[in-house]
Amino acid sequence: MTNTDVAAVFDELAALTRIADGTAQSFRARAYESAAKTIGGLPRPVAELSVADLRRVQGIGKSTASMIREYVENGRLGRLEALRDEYPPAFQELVRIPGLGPKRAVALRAALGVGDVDALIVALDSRAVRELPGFGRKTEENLRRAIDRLGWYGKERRTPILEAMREAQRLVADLGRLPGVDRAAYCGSLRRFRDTVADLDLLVATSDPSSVSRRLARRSWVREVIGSGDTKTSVLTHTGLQVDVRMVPERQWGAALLYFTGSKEHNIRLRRLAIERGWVLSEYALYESGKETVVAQETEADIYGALGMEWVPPPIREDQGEVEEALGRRLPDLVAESDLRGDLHVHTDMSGDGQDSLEAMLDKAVAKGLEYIAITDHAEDLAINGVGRDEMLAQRQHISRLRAHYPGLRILHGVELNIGRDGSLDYDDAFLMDYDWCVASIHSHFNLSREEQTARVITAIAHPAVDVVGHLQGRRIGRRPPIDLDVGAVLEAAELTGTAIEINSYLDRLDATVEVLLQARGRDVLIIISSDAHNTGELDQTVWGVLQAQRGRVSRDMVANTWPVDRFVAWARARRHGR
Ligand code: DGT
Ligand code: CA
Ligand code: CA
Ligand code: ZN
Repeated sequence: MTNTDVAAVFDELAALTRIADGTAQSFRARAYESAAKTIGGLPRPVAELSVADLRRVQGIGKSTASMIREYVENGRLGRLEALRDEYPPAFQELVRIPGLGPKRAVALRAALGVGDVDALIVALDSRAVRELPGFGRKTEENLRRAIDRLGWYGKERRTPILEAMREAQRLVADLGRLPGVDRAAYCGSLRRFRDTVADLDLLVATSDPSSVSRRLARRSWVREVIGSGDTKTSVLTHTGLQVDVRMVPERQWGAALLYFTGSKEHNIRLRRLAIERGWVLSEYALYESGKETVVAQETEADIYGALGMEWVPPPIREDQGEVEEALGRRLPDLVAESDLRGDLHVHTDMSGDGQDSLEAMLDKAVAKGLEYIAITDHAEDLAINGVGRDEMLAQRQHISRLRAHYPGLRILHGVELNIGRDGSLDYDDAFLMDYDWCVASIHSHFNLSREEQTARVITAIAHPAVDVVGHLQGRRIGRRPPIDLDVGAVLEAAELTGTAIEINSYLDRLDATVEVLLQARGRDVLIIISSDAHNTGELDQTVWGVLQAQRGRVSRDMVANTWPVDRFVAWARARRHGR
């Protein structure tokens, strides 16, 4: 049992406690969440600590300490089991419908027996919901629209990448530690980095599939085994996610990884190419048809190579031209994580929602090998999280003093501005022009018309102080749809003014979307891949932004933060002083 396992249990406990307490502000949930964070960061295995040891750790109270021991000793937690029974995965999904929330979901279940989204749709259709106290006709309409927008219907229901990735990383780590397992990886739509996935596809290399299957069925994260064969087991987790686990011998790894990563359409094209050469491509190998002679199977690159192709990065395996490009050795020169030299959207604890100090963020940036960074705390128009001029100027002084301590890191003093309903920004123009770097983003008014949203964003883009638009459409995958925008008009404005478009690396944002990025190709639009980190750990999340960029076929030369520091800083300076 690792600290990550225990932390995940407390995260789940926090989420279910929010439902039980009927409020996002639940102080118990916050305590569990901070315990999860603390446990995840402990240098020693939490399983080795006594209750007394645990209580000495800052951020772990008495009851949390005994719950940790309970879980470590029994592999289960009574309170969590009770909450799981009370609020099964389908009900949790109901709670997540925007505008419903825990209190009303509980009321719906009590009054109408509605326990999942499908039952809610039936109840809405029968007009039973509007009769309930506290609901009414307007609510009925809003709920219907919210469900429509989220596209949560029956089997079409998909899990957002944030939850899927978190779960997949945990499960892959867990499977990798099972006896008899040589290695494990996730594939399927998650490896292709789609925004949402229908299920998880995990691949395990082992010479003993039946014993791995037996062990798998007994893992604590398995709620139910829904199918089991010689080399495949399908299970449901406590969060309601289906997980297909395939077991293959190590030497077939490449062929299996290729097959189960897909997409199906990409696979079909590869299989046809194999047939044209008198071969067969299966999930086991590329082999000579009629004979059992293997042509390639150990790595994906071996198989692509045998087919006369370059290795195709998973995010673009969608049969949208990549097969021809890989055959012609002219795949786009996609940006990679190692190309990033700067991070231009970073918060410190001066932002209301920031967690780590300026120095901590800078130390981590140095440790990561970044050459430049812009500190961009929230400006004053963002209630609670933003700060006024005096604090901003004090931070500028602080940064000036710190520069001597960070000779290898160019530090820009920036800000994240809030784009108002009409496109207006914080402070005044003179104040804005004194920053080294300005991100401008939307944090409210998500439901305006396309005309209003487009005008608003273009107004911000056209402001001479604005260097980049943060999380362009304000979406939260699975929670809030993107704002309605005339993307062509926005990209044209970005091109004309030289304002960059951000790829925000938060897994529930990944904004700009792939659709926007594909439209940006062929235009002279600059992209910036940013972490939007609110703590030191999040500075590493640009890996996700890079995968999003790859999926959007963004090439290295489109990404301004791949530039060497002098070129980047000269460009940023010329934007505000040179015209
Ligand atoms: P999802 O689960 O809907 O988000 O998308 P995928 O791509 O993960 O689809 P899934 O889980 O049904 O299958 C995983 C991979 O297995 C898929 O990407 C390619 C491969 N695969 C599944 N069914 C077929 C098939 O009928 N033909 C071929 N060639 N490949 C398949
Ligand atoms: Ca899948
Ligand atoms: Ca599957
Ligand atoms: Zn931000």
